[in-house]
Amino acid sequence: MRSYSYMHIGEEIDLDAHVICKYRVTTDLPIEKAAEALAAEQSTGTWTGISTLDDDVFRNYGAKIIEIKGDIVVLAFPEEDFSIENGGIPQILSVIAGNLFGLEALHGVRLEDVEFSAGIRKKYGGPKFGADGLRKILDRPEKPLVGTIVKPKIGLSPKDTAKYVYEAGSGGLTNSKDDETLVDQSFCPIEDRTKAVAESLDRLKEEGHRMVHAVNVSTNGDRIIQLAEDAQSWGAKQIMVDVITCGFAAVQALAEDPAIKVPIHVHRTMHGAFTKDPLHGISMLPITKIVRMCGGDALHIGTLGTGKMTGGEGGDHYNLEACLKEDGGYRTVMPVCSGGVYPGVIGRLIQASGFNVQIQAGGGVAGHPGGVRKGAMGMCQAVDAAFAGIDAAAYAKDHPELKEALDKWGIK
Ligand code: CAP
Ligand code: MG
Repeated sequence: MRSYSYMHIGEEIDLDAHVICKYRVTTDLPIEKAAEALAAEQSTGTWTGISTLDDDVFRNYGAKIIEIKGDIVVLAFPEEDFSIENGGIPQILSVIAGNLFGLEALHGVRLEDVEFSAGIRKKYGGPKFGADGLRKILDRPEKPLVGTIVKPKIGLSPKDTAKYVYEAGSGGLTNSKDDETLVDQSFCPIEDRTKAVAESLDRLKEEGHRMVHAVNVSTNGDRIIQLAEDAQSWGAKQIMVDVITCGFAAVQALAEDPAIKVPIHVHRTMHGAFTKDPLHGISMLPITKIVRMCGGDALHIGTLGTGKMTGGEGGDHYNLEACLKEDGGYRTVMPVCSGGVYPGVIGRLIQASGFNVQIQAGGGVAGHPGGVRKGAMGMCQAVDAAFAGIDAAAYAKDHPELKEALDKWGIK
């Protein structure tokens, strides 16, 4: 039993039976008072003393302040505060990441990390495929996976999308995906697109190359399972869901649907609305942990300071670790490094990430002066160079597609 002294009473509590949350708090109040306000608001209390709260209720269900260090407050929520069977992640979030963000007395609160209790973790199955499963499907045991996001993100027809995917695959890419903004628009209906892309993937397979394309099925809650099953029946080898806009429950429902037999690529569009401010909101780390619990097989984690999106060394590293750490429970998640990636950043990116990642580029493929196939080749050559520990500029001497990419975008 991991135990901790409940600092305000001096009692020992069993940490494994609690959900432990780390908050960064910015306030003019004494930090202890702010911690009490947080603990009360999110469990048995409210803004004032109440006659209906007795000692037993407080003791059994009140959030416990277990540590205060600088601006970090650690709270432990008893497992009983959670409706494990029926509330799921939506109810959990309303406790650990609920009203507290709006408290007027606090200038800022950021949920930095969460550790779930053993009882909650048991209820979630984690990824069905995960990083290892994806590698197996692609027959790529060691090298980083290399992917693309079809660009332009909207506007291409099913036929043009399929052509893009075929060219990307024939240039060596292992993965491609729809953009998060594309689902079933009239210029590119999902059924036609999925069928056309499946033909490209089959053709590549006949030519000896394995590749998957993640079809974006992000839609309303009452339709997502059906759309994913339909996409699978139209030939999708991977499905994609936007976890913030659709919800964690959507990822879980897809992962737990026994009819869905393909991996789930999880995009995180909109996360910047609450992850970007270092003093307020929710860091990406809890998001990563919850996606892993819910069964996402691959998840965007950022580019470790090399691409176009905010994230930076510290934050993205935590996400990477949360995807890949052996935790005795769930399969590992394939971390996806994406957003402003091009061949000239891959050396630095892989140095920071290691080989167990999916590196993907939209503009960094489609923007190649020689077209999509050569763009894909340039990406793969950059990954091969980094995998072999060779400097990209040196490798480019014998690899014209990489050279053209480096000439256009440089090396970062
Ligand atoms: C990348 C991308 C992805 C971002 C999302 C885009 O395209 O398709 O959605 O990677 O960010 O729309 O920006 P490019 P993150 O390769 O052309 O930049 O991975 O940080 O969630
Ligand atoms: Mg995108």
